[in-house]
Amino acid sequence: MSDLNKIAENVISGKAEEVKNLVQQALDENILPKKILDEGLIAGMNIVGQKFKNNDFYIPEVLIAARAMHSGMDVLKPSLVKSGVKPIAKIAIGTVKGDLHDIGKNLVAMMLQGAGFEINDLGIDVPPQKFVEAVKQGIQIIGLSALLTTTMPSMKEIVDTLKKEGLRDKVKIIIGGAPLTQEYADEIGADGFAPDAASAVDKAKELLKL
Ligand code: B1M
Repeated sequence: MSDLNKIAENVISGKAEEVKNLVQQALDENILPKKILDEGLIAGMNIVGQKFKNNDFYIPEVLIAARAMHSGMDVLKPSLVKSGVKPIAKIAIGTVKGDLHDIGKNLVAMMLQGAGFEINDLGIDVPPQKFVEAVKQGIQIIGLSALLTTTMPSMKEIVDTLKKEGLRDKVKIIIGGAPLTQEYADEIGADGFAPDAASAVDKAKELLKL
C-alpha cells in the first residue's frame, strides 16, 4: 500500500523520478487523485514553503522541489481532470511591463501551483491591458511582480485601469518583488504585498478567505 508521506518526502528532497513513480504507484492502487495531490504533492510543497520562509531552504532547493512536484503533477493531471477536482482558485501572474526579471515570479507561481491554485503565467514584460484581459476572463487574483524601481509604476497603472473599467472589485491584487513594500501596495490600492513566495501563498489564501 502506497505511503503518501513518501511522495511528500521525495518532493521535499527534490527527487523527481521517485515522485513520478510513487504517484503512478498510488494511482495504480486506486488511491483518489485528490488524496494524492493533497497528502502527497501539496503536503510536500507546504513544507518546502515553510523551510524557505525559515531560511532552512534556499532558492535552488525550492526550484528542485518544484521540479519534482511538476513531474508528479504530469502523471496526476489526467486523473485529476477526469475526477473533476477543481483548483482552489485561478491566478494570473506576470512580471510587469518593461521588466524582464522572472526568477522570483516563477518561484511564486510554482509555490502557488503547489498549494492547489491554477496558474495563468502571463510571462515577463506584460502590458497592463493583458492583466485586464485576464480579469475579464474570470480569474480571482492577479499577481504582479517587479524587480526594478522604474517598472513599479506599471502596477499603479494596472490598478487604475481596472478601476476605470469597473473591474477593480472583481479581483484581488497581490504585488511582490525586491523593491516592493506593503506601503507601496497601500499607496497604489493593491490588496496585498508578499515579501517571498511562501508568503504569497498565505496572502492569496487570506485574501480569498480559503
Ligand atoms: Co537585474 N537588477 N537588471 N537582471 N537583477 C536587479 C533587480 C538589481 C537590484 C541589481 C543591482 O543593481 N543591484 C537592479 C535593480 C535596481 C533597481 O531598480 N532597484 C537590476 C538592474 C538595474 C537590471 C538592469 C537594468 C541592468 C542593465 O541592463 N543595466 C536590467 C534590466 C532588464 C529589464 O528587466 N528590463 C537587468 C537585467 C537582469 C538579467 C536579465 C541579467 C537578470 C534577470 C534574469 C531573469 O530573471 N530571468 C537579472 C538578475 C538575475 C538580477 C539580480 C542579480 C537577481 C534577481 C533575482 O532573480 N533574485 C538582481 C539583484 C538582486 O536581487 N540581488 C537584479 C532572486 C529572486 C528569487 O528574488 O526576484 O526578489 P526576487 O523574488 C523573490 C521576492 O522578491 C518575491 O518572491 C521571490 C521569492 O522569494 N517576489 C514576489 C517576487 N515577485 C513576487 C510576486 C509576488 C509576491 C512575491 O506576488 C505576485
